[in-house]
Amino acid sequence: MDEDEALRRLYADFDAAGMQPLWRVREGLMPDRPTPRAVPHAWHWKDLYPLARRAGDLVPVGRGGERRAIALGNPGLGGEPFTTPTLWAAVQYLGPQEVAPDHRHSQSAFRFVLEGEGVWTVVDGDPVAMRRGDLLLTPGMAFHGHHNTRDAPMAWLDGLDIPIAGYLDAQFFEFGPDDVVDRSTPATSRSERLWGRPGLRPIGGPEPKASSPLCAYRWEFTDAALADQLALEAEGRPSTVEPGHAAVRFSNPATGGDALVTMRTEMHRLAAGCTTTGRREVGSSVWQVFDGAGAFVLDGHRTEVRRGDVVAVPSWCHVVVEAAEPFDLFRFSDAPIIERLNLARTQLDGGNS
Ligand code: 1HN
Repeated sequence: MDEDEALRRLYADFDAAGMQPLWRVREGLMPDRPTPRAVPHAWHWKDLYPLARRAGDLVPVGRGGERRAIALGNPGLGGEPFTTPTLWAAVQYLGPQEVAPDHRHSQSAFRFVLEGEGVWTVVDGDPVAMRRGDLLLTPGMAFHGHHNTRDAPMAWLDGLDIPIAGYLDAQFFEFGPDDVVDRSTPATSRSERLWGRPGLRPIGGPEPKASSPLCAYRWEFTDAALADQLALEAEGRPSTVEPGHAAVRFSNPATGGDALVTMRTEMHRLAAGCTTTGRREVGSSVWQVFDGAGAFVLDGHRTEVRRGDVVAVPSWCHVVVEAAEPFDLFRFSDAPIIERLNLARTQLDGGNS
């Protein structure tokens, strides 16, 4: 038997034995930089909202389907309902007086409200009002349902770590009892009454779990924090990310860490005319324009965006954000996971970090 024939047999026998020699499958296993399947992509609110409203007219929400949530699937991910390899983003629509039933799951979730009010999300029995600009948390395994008290519909952005929990085969889901969603409508949730005052930690009571014990981050505070960063910069005391670019991270008041264990959540404000320093980061993120208009330049391709538009940024994609007018942006990412795995790396144009 000549050597070629012996090799051919070896490979056939590897195959039969379920073995894959590294030198034959090297492609994709040792790239010199991340090579995401996900692509940079933008969804525009002018398309998203009318389609969600049509679903509201045609598709009931109730036990089984559970939520009228419409995922933003990244075109690079082969039809999977994932916005990036690690993050699920969806538009959820709740019609007048509708109730989304109680359930819980191991995946963590948040809601970010672009517009409207009148829905309460009930997290482990605590009714939490949802209003424009608020970030509401549903940590993993917390029971939750939503109810709309108004005669108008409401839509918001949902973020979940579904793909991460899926890849790790860590998904559990349970229905809650039917008809238990608390229909009361307090202006302030119990979690805010306990944990919502800056710098004050309650003494006594149950020890918080891994995620933030505060379930609602109100726009009033986020807005004031961003406005003050820019005001301090104007007073000659810069503490912004870079000139004209203020940002805050939503954090767990018990630990100072990320509000959710698996997802980082942030709000950014760019002054009119500001262009961010180009950067690449390991890990993917999703942005939603909260207010104003501008553009994302992703790996050199420029896309104009305005209120409500959602942008997916794959790992190691080069990102520049340009503000045509005062520009407020919500962002979430898989950074807490990337950091815990010691895989974080950032490259800034014109230097390193
Ligand atoms: C879920 O529980 C919600 O509670 C939204 O609003 C989207 C997608 C998959 C699995 C559970 C919600 C979801 C979800």
